[in-house]
Amino acid sequence: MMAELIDLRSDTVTRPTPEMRAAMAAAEVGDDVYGEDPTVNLLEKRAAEIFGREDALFVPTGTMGNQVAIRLLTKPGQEVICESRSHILDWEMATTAVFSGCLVRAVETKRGILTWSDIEPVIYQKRGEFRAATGLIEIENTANLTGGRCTSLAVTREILENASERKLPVHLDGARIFNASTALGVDIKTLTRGYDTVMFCLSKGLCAPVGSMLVGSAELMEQARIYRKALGGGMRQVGVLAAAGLIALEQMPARLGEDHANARLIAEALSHIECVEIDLDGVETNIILFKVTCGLRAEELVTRMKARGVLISTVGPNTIRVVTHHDVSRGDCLKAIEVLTEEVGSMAAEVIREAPAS
Ligand code: TLP
Repeated sequence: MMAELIDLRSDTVTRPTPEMRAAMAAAEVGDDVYGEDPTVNLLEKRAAEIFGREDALFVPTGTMGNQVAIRLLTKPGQEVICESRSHILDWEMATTAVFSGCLVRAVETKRGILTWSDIEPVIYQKRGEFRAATGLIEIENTANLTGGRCTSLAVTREILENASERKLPVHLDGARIFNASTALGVDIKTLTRGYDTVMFCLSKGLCAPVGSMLVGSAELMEQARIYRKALGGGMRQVGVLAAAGLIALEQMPARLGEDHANARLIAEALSHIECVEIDLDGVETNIILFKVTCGLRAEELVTRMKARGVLISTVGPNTIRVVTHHDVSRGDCLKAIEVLTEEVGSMAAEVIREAPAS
C-alpha cells in the first residue's frame, strides 16, 4: 500500500482535528437565517472581540467574505485598487465586476506588497470626467500569490492613515492574517485596526473544514447579512461548522509558527538545488514560491512529484507553490525535500542529455 500523500498544494487541504470533530458532533444548533444558532452567534461574538470590532459574520468562503465586503464599500462604476496578483483579481471569477459592478485597478509592485506610494498615483477622485472614481483600496495580508509575504504594521498604518484622509475605505483580505500576525509578532487587533472590513479564513492553516469571517461595524455587518443571503450564503443549522471554527479561532493560531519553520526548512534546502531559483527573503510565512530554470518545466516536476507521493502545484509556467500546514509534519517536509532534490536532479540530467551537442 502506498504511504499517505504529503499534500503541499495548499493549507486549504487541512482536515478538522479530532477535537473539532467532537465539538461538531456535540454542537448546539438553530436556524442561523433567523439568527438562532447559538454556536454561530458565539463564533461571531468571539471573532468580533478578538478583532476589536462591533460585529462579525460567518460566511461559507473567503471569496464570499471578500465579495460581500467589496459590495458593502463601493458603488457600481467605481474602481477597486489592489496589487496585480491579488486573490480578488485572479481567483474570484470576476465577481467584483458581476456583483459590485466595479473595475479592479491592478497595481504592479516589485515585491507584491502595496505601499501608499504605489496606491496614491492611481487614485482618482474627480467627478464628471472620463475615468471611474476610486471607491476602495484592497490589501491582502499575507499576499498569497507573491509567496505569503506580510504587509508590515508600518506600511499598514501609512496606507490606512492616508486613505482615511482621502475618505477612501480599505478592505483587508486577511485570509491568512494570523500567519502575518505570527510572523510579524504583532497582535491581531493592532495589525487590523483601522480597516473598514476584514475577512479572514478559518478553513486554511487554522484547520476548520469550512468557513471564513467578515468583521466590521454593526451597521456594515447588518447589511453584509443581506448580501450574504443574496449570494446564497444564508445557512441554517450551521453551528456544526461554527463549532470547528471556534476551535480554529481560539486554539490554532498559536501553532502557525511551526508551519513557518517548516517552510523555511524547505526553502533553504531548495536554495541549494541546482536549476531552482528562490528568493529566500521572500519566504516569511507558510508559502514558498520557486522557479525551475535550466529549461525544466514546472508542470512536469509536479507530475513526477505526484507519482512519488508529494503534491505541489504550479502558479505559472516555471513557478511552483509549496504550502506548509498542520497536516504535514517536519518529517513529511524532510521527505518532500529529498524527493524534490532527486526529481529536479534527474530532470536536469535529462535536459543535459537531450541537448544537441555543440
Ligand atoms: N486561496 C486558495 C486558492 O483560491 C488560490 C489557496 O489555495 O491559497 N483570499 C486569499 C488570499 C486566498 O488565498 C484565498 C484562497 C481566498 C481569499 C478565498 O478563500 P476561499 O477558498 O475560502 O474562497
